[in-house]
Amino acid sequence: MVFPEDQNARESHSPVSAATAHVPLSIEDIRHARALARIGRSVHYGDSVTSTNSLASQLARDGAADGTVVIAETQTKGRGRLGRSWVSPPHRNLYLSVVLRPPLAASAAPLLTLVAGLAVAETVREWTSRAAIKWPNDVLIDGRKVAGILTELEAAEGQVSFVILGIGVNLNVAAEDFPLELRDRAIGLCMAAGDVIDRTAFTTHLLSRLEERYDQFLREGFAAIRPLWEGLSCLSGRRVEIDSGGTRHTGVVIGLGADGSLRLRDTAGQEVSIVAGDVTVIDGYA
Ligand code: BT5
Repeated sequence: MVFPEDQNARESHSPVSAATAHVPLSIEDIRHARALARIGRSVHYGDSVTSTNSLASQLARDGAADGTVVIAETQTKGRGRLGRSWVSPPHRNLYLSVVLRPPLAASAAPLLTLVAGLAVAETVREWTSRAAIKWPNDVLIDGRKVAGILTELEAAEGQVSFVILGIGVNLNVAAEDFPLELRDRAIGLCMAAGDVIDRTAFTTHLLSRLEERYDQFLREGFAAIRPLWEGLSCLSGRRVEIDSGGTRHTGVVIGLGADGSLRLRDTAGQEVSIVAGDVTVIDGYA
């Protein structure tokens, strides 16, 4: 089993046998580690749920406190953005949602995806230095997706009522655990780290990183997060194509705007800011 401290010694490209990859998750240890914290002071755990985001939304509507966490071993309807699905094999990965009640305008809520992306990437990097963030909501290892973030919002009169921050991280999955169409686009952290990942350690590290960056964002604003995020971005300087709600943009990525948009120099030399979309890197990550 690889702990973050072992990273340099253990990093390799060797795949991990799927048969060795059922590592128990100790919710008691997570609760103990987060007993005095804001994010994870209350942890709900389910063996199988439709979606941890759905369960967290329900809990939030019923009054769950800021920082309440939902974790499941598997999801029957794990979801991504725009109705896409999130592949959620049992007992191998992390499927987690957090109820947040930030004092924010609803229009600022998408910044939380970037804040969470930074925290997830920093955590993954405790196990492998090959991880990077891909705008807006992915964490990649060697160009393949290891984690995705889904931020859902409930607002009233332009203010956030609550946000559900959903995070899925592939930990102990081997290539053959993914459906065929994802095999060359998805990766498990164990595949990069070269050994089975301690899911309990990963989860506690992630929650503490998330709290650190979330508090920093609330205290100092997105300006404090932006340079850290840019430092881990895999897109800066790359030629990309972006599908933004059916409109296509092609250009070279300049960086992140102050509002969290992705700034591009398009083929006509104009600067364009994209607020939402799916990015394809034209020449790959090599
Ligand atoms: C995302 O959407 O990447 C957000 C994923 C959020 C999942 C978490 S799990 C806990 C919480 N509860 C939920 O129900 N959701 C959240 P998007 O950018 O739209 O990417 C979705 C696409 O990623 C799919 O269409 C697939 O191509 C790919 N994909 C699906 N499952 C994957 C996996 N396990 N690993 C890597 N890629 C995957």
